[in-house]
Amino acid sequence: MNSETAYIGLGSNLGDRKKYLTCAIDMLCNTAGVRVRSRSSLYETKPVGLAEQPDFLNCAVELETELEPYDLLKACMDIEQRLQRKRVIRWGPRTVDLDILLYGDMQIEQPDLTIPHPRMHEREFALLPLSEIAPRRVHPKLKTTIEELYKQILRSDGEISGIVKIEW
Ligand code: GSY
Repeated sequence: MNSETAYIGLGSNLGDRKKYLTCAIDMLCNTAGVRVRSRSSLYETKPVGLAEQPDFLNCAVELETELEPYDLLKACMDIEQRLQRKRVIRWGPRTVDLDILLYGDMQIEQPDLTIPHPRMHEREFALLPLSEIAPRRVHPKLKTTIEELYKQILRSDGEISGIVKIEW
């Protein structure tokens, strides 16, 4: 069976945030057809979107997987459900969130799944951890490396982002 390299962005801003992220990564490790190859540092980040909510912890992982994109999406959604994610408000607080950022060089644009993730290139909380584990990966739509995309948002965003690296 063919395998692909995929990248998942994880975030949590409710309860024991580090524990939720650790559990979610353990669950990915225990998913048939998925091997977690690397894990980024952990970052505390200010909420993007709805400002009136707690700060997030964010990280990213690299997977090697035989799962097709929709099966990987289902595995991520199952993990969110098992970790009792309750999304009351869109963009609002959540125990854990798993987003497929990249899946090989694949491009998918469907109502229920867009790969590469449609907003990853605008989000420092996604690009910073991803640039740590996959700096030279090329974004298949923008044809730019992750490292360069990260530098671009740093240049365009004059503000200090306030992202803090914390211990796992
Ligand atoms: O799509 C991820 C959920 N999310 C986040 C996040 O993970 N981190 C930060 N800093 N802001 C966010 N806003 C949303 S929505």
